[in-house]
Formats: sequence, C-alpha cells, structure tokens
Amino acid sequence: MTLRRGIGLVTSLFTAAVLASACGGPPMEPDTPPPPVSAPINEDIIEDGQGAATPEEARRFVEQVDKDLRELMGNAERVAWVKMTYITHDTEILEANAQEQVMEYLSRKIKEARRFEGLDLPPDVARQLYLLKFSAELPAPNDDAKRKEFASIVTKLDSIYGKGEYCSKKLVGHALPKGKSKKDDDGCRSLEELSKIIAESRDYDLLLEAWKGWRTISKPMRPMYQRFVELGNEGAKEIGFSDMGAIWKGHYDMSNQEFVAEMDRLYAQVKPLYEQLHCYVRAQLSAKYGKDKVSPTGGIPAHLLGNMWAQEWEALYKDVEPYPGKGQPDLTAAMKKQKYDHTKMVKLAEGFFTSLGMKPLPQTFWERSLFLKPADRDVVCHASAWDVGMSGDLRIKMCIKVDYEDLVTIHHELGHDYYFMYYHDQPALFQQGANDGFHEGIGDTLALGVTPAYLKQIGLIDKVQESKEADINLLMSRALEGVAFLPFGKMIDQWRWDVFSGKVPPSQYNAYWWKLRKDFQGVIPPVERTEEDFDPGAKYHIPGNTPYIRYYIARILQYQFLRALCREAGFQGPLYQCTFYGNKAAGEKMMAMLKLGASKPWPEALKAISGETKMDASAILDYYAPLMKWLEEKNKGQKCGW
Ligand code: X8Z
Ligand code: ZN
Repeated sequence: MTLRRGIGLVTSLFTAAVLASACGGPPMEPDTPPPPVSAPINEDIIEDGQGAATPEEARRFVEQVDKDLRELMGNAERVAWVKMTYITHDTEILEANAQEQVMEYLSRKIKEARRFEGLDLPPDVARQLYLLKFSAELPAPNDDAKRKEFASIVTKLDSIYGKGEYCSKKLVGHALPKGKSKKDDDGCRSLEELSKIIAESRDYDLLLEAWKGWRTISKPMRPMYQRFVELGNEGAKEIGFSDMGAIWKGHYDMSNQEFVAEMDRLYAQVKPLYEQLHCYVRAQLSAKYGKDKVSPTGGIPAHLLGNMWAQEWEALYKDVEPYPGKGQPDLTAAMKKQKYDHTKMVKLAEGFFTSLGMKPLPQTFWERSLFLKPADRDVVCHASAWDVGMSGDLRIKMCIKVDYEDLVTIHHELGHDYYFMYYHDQPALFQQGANDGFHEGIGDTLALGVTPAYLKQIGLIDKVQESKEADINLLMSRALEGVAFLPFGKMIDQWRWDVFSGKVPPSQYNAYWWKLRKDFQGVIPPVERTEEDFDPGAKYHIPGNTPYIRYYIARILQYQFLRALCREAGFQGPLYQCTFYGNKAAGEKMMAMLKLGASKPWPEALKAISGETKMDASAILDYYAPLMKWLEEKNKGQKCGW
C-alpha cells in the first residue's frame, strides 16, 4: 500500500503494491514461488507485544490494521484529492499532515508485526502480514521532526511539478493556452502546452525551446530530492530494509535479485524489436532534420520524438508512416468530427468494460471526477484513478483533450477503477493489484482491443481497410507507443534503485540519468546537461514518487492478457486484429483475476486469466511479428544500434 494516492495515479490505499517477503516464511500455497528473501533485518526493532505471540493474536492484529487503514487512508486520500485538484499553500500542508499520520502508523505496525514471524498462521493472515511489510513505500524516519520534513518534501515535490510553468518570448504565438487571447500572450506555458509543441511542431529550435523550458521547473527539486533520499533510506533501515529500493523491489513474490533478473530476462526478449524500431525511426528523422542534427549511427536527440520525455513516439506516426495514406484511421479527427467531448470519451471507454459484462461506473463517478483542467487554479494534471477511502467512491482525475492519446489514457484509468470495483470486498491489504504491473495493465489491454473492427462496430469509422499495408501501418502506430516505451519503462527505476542504494551519489544524478537514457533508449540530450540540472524531476513519477517498473511490466503483460482473452473469445487470426469487445467469456476471465486483488501471489492471478504462471514477452513479439519482419527488411544495410 502506498500511503500516497498510490500509484500516484492509481489511488487507493495500496495502489503501490506491496507483495512482500514474509517474515520467517508464511505458509504459501503449493504452486507459488518460493518465499521471498527479505532485505537485511535491522536489529534495533522494538517489539511491542507482551509474552509469546499466538495465531489468534495475529488474526486480531490484522483485523485491527484493516480497520485503521480504512479510516486513515480514507482521510489521507480525501485530503490528497483536494490538494491535487486545488494546489495551495494550505492544501499542501493538510496533505503533508495526513501523509505523515499514515507514514507513522505503517512504520509502527510493520515493526509490531515482527512479533508474528515464524508462527504457523492461516494463509490469509500470513499474506496480510506479508503485504504489510512492504506497504511503506515511502518510509518516514521515526523521529517526529524528520518525519514531518519527509512528508513535507514528498508533498512539495509533487506540487512543484503540478504548478510547473515556463515563460519565454520565443514561445509567444505557439500553443496558446486555452482562455488566453493573442494580445495577452506572455509566452508562459504549462506542461500541456509545451507537450503540444513537442508533439506537433517540426521546427528544431522551437522544439528545443519547449524541451529545455520544461526542464527548468525541476532544477529547484534537486536539493529536496537529495534530502528525500536520505530521509527515506533512514526510514527504510528502521523497518528492516537496506534502502528504499529494497522495499520497492520487494513486493513481487520473489527476492530483489530474482525480480531484477526477471525484468532483465523479459528485456532480453524485447530488445531486438526495440532496436529495429529505433533504427527505422532514426533514419527517418535523420533524413528530415539532416545528419548534422540526427546522426544516422548515434542516439536520437530527445526533443525530436514527439513526446516530452521521448517515452512514446506515436506523435511521429505521420512522419514515419510505412505506407502513406494506407488505411490508418485518424481517430482524433474522427472523434472531433463526431463532436466527442471528455464525457463522451469516458462513456465510450466505460462501454468497453460493460460490454464484457462488468457493471457501469457509479453515479458518483460522474459527479466527483475531474475531467477538465480548471482555468482558475493549479491542479496536478497527470492522470490518476481513485477509490477514495476504499468505499466504492471511484473517480478519475485528468485534464482530457479530445485525441487518441487521451482516449487510451482514459481506458488505462478506468482499468484501475474497475480493479478497485472488483476487489472491493477484500481486506484492505488485499485491495491492490496482484502486482502493481497488473493494475497498470488492465485498461491498456482494453485499449489494445480498440481495433479498426471495433471502431467500425461503434460507428467511429466507416470502413476497415484490409490490406497488408494497412496492417503494417496499424502495427507501426501501435509500436510507436507500446514498443518505444519499453526501455524507458525499465530505465526510470533503474535510476532510482541505484540512487536509493547509494551507487549513484547526488553529484552524478543527472549524468547517470543520461547514461541510462542513452544505454537503454538510444536517446541523447539535445544540448549539454550539467549537475545544475535535475532532468529526472521533469518526469512526473520522480517528484510524484510513483514507482515506475510497474508500467514496464504492464506493457508486457497487456499483450499476454490480450492473447489469453482472445483465446477465450475464440478469435482466430493475427493477434493485432483481435478485439474481445462484447465478449462475456473474456469478461469473466478478467473479472476472475480482478476479484483476487492481491489475496494470492501474482502467478495465481495470472493463471486465473491466462492459465499461465510466468510473465512472458512472447505475446508482444507475436503481436508485432509482421512489423518486425518489415523493419528488418527496411533496415537492411543500416548500422542499427547506437
Ligand atoms: O502515469 C501513467 C498513467 C497513470 S497510472 C497515466 N502512465 C505512465 C506515464 O504516463 O508515464 C501510463 C503509461 C506510463
Ligand atoms: Zn495507471
């Protein structure tokens, strides 16, 4: 569980996950991985109980924790909602106070729970204790003053990002903010407008201005982040971990080492596909901007990939379209033509879930969600999903634009809300994804089902183009999103794990960031960066303190889920053409997994939906197989890699 709105994005108690290593090995069901090895134990832990611990006492303990968490989290989430949708001096303080309370509670209970280590406990009690152990994703030190400082930094980092704005004369006339008239244009732009420039402009210097500009907002975060790492590590040690990264890596039903090896194993499967995509896109950009600007053999300058962080490249689709004009529906245009607005987009996504036999969203969802960026106040626009107080009070918070990218994000967020909805009856500690990658992957799986055939069925497009060229175009547009993301999804937490463990000192924060960007993504900074900068802070999840490896896991799992659901739906044909829209049998499979929450180790949840027990990148490779072949052909004679 994460005390903050979990997933920063998914909110709910535990959105951040917590599958953890249990204390002295809780009984595990057959078929589950070996009990994880916990991080080194700190001997100073104070044991609170009196006399020998018993299983009955352990049961009472988890029941009390369940009650307390519901209350504490309910309050903290409500306050976080207000702060994120109305950032002011006061709401920041209120949020920090509420977080501090949860932090204090969790650290205390984690220590107390040590008394049950080694007991033979009923599986559900053992599992809750196991999950509790990893629940303090942001572990505050026990010292009151330090805890206060820690909570305040956590809140401030998030707000600095939310309020971020860059002003420059060079931006006057570009991506004018909504509600501002041309004559009042002061050149000040928020992330939304700067991102629009990055996605739409092809003017090298303007792109550079927007890219550099957004990175000015994160410079002041550096000393705060450094202190955050010190305090968080201190708190982590107090509850028995070597550093914060050991907690973050801990909740995957396996040891830290096994987890890292598992992530590497999956990456080895997908890396050749990424390299081919990179090679092709780089050649197109080099032809467009010139070899002096984009070297045909080196890394790609980060501001040219259509996304502020170069994490997903779908904005470049038109620039790199394999067969120009061959049947890729322009969904943004289709939605605009049919007068889609934010509500209609959310309804469309909800319709996909209900078509599978799931319940509609509650009326309060429509009343309490935030769909549009308010004109009169600062909010955290980064999309998130919420179940305030684990009470079925489902919401999303998003600054929706009418375009395809946001339609996918809406599916993503509703995936979180439907997970909340279906594991609602579980104890609080089980109200999280089987692992956090599962939580992130649900809505994305449905978004893969937004195929041309589905779009025709719902009347957004008139006809489906059936040709090899149209298929390659479709796969290219998908790969610019799903494949381009993979190394980015992996490197973000590589950076944090190494920062938290002390392998990377503050004097190398930025240099190490760019080393990983180059090594993993083959992306380079367009201008010199120094240790005056703090470029990691310009990506939401760093100041938002949301673990990121979950998105990498999700990007792989979503294709595995898709393959399973399409099998269930009896679909025959290439995976990329499959939609399981309207298929109740597929819906049943998905619900069976959602209902489990984290009550069982994740391999059992994976089994419930797919019959498989291992994460496997072969589904994503199958999905893109025709594109891989096409790319290899196209890249012949090129020196791929960087
Ligand atoms: O943060 C998100 C979601 C909220 S959980 C909008 N995503 C990552 C990102 O934006 O960087 C979804 C994809 C990756
Ligand atoms: Zn998410």
